[in-house]
Amino acid sequence: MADERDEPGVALQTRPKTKRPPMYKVLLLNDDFTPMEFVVMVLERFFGMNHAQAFELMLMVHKKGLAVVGVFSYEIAETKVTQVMELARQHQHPLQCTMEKE
Ligand code: NFA
Repeated sequence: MADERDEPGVALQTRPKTKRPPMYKVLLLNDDFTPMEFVVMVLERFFGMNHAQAFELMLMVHKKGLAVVGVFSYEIAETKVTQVMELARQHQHPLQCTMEKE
């Protein structure tokens, strides 16, 4: 006879749903006007890089057009983007920083 395992919509097994929250890549984009030393300073200040790391990543953005500068939760990524964009605006540099879901 039919037992409950045969009924439609009844899962035979469930796996634990421990979904991690989505992570977001923060991207820095190249442009022709923002000074290299400003970009290095931004990477040191907001992304916790030392000078050598910051310089290397700045050069990567300069040569490739863009690079991922970090991966964060939504709120942290949004804060980083806002901080970078606000400082660039204050200094009237066209530097662009965006985020995208990983
Ligand atoms: N391309 C910029 C320059 O030559 C430097 C730069 C690097 C800008 C990375 C934005 C991001 N002054």
